[in-house]
Amino acid sequence: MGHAGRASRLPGVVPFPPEYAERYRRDGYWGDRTLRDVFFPLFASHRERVAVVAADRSVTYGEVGARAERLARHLYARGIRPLDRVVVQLPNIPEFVYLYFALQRLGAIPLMALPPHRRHEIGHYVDFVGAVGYAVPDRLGHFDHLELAREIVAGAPSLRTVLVAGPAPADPGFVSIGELLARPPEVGGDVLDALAVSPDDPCVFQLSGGTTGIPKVIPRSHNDYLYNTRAIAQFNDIRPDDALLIVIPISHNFPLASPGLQGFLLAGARVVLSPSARGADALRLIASTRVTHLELAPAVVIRWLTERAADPVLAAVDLSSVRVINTGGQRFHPETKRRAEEAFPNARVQEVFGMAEGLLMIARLDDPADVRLETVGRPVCPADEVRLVDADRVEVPAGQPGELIVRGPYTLRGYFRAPEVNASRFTVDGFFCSGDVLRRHPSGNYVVEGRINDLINRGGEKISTEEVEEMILTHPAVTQVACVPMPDPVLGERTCACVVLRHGQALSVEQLSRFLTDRGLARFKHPERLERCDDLPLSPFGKVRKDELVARLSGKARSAPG
Ligand code: AMP
Ligand code: DBH
Repeated sequence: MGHAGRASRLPGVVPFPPEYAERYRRDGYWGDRTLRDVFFPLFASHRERVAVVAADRSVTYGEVGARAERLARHLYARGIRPLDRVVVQLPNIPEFVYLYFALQRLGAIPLMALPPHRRHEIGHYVDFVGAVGYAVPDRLGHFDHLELAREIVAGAPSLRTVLVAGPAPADPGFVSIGELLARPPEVGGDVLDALAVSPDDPCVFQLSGGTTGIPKVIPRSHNDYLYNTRAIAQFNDIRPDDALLIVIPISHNFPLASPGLQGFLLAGARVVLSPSARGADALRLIASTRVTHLELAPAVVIRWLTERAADPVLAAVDLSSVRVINTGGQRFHPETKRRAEEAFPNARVQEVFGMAEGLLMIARLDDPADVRLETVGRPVCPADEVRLVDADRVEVPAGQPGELIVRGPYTLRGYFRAPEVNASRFTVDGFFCSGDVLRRHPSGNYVVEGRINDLINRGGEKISTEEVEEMILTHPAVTQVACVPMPDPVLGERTCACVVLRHGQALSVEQLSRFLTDRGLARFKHPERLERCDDLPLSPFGKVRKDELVARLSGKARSAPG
């Protein structure tokens, strides 16, 4: 049997239909190689070159390969096998890179959790995908991840191994990544060579911002994810001596694979890992390590520009090495792009419209300035089928705004184990309905107008209002709640909770936040403003009119200064 139509062996993964798989292979998008087929030979051939730079160390390709190999053999000895799921919650540190490629060596699937996730999110992911492993730092800032890991282990029978970047406690199943790296492996490389890893299986589980309940799990196959990286890398002018600064969490699709870590390693170049997104840290790191490329959310750019304007020492830091600034995740004002180009004298800003589900659009570096500054560009692949449609899923006339729906060689055909969601978020012929509203610019590029999804975009982090509302409703003082975005000059949006309280009850935003913390909800999802309402406006169908709430709030904001 040929490759065409071969589906993943993991139940719950929706395959590409055979005729599409065949076409994507024939047209050269899918190379039928796994991440381990591609990266391990590269670690050997570039052995002496620097691959990863972190605060206190430089790591060569050879060292990345050797450490990933050693870790993989230890993980095999601990029972991790192809298609096993491991929840990875590591910050921007070299251990992330070792573990990511160790799991690739095994054909296991890392689920890309984010450092701010807490018991509510991690517990759900571990349970939902049946994870056998969970990787954490020992602590991050003031937060004790070991304590979180203990809570998770207590509630998760599938979880056998907790990998700790840092010293591990004596609890059963907990082991330090550093200790494993220091110890000779108990298993030979031939054992791992013999593991069957298919390019149609998932290489990673990404997370969607999601609109329903808890964010959904996105399976990305080796074929589609490698193509994803190659496709966007070709518009980034990456040269072997270049360096990408990674400041947003590395587990995001953007810095991991678009082109991100994967794209810079494929080019034989370096990544510089910054655990801090503060301008004072990141700008100095750019100068000292001669960073050439940035991948940033608009909120980070704005923060750096603001810090720089307030601090003459920071303003004098040499940013001349940067040539390419990719921004994405959220709308970015053209004027701010211009200011960024002033601060980085040799750089061009190039906007990316991306999603963990797949589709990538990008403005090209040689596009005219108005296209680069005012649009998000166009798809990276000729086989990306992009349509803008109305509520009946009929294409809108040229130039009119419509919901973006998409099908293509690196866009998912279904969320993992979510048949009901899939039935509503995909058309019968397999287009993913993004919920984003775009318009086609006369130049053939796209402009983002808004969205139909009930999501809040806080500095590029998507928050499912339904998830937060469900939890707020469990508060004994609350009878009704609707979370709506409020505009914010830096983050784009923040969350405001409009609540109807039980008679005689009171609730402050701080009290609500403490309640949500106790419930294990990640901090970035907490409402930052609470509005007490006597009732919530309803549509004739009985749905909460969030547009009206937003209008009420903005009226209030204007009339109530401060
Ligand atoms: P996620 O679900 O976290 O992968 O986020 C993907 C979503 O981020 C997209 O569906 C858009 O809503 C939003 N997004 C990504 N890039 C941009 C951009 N350049 N401009 C506006 N929104 C964006
Ligand atoms: O928001 C995103 O998910 C995103 C933005 C820019 C993304 O996944 C990407 C580029 O790859």
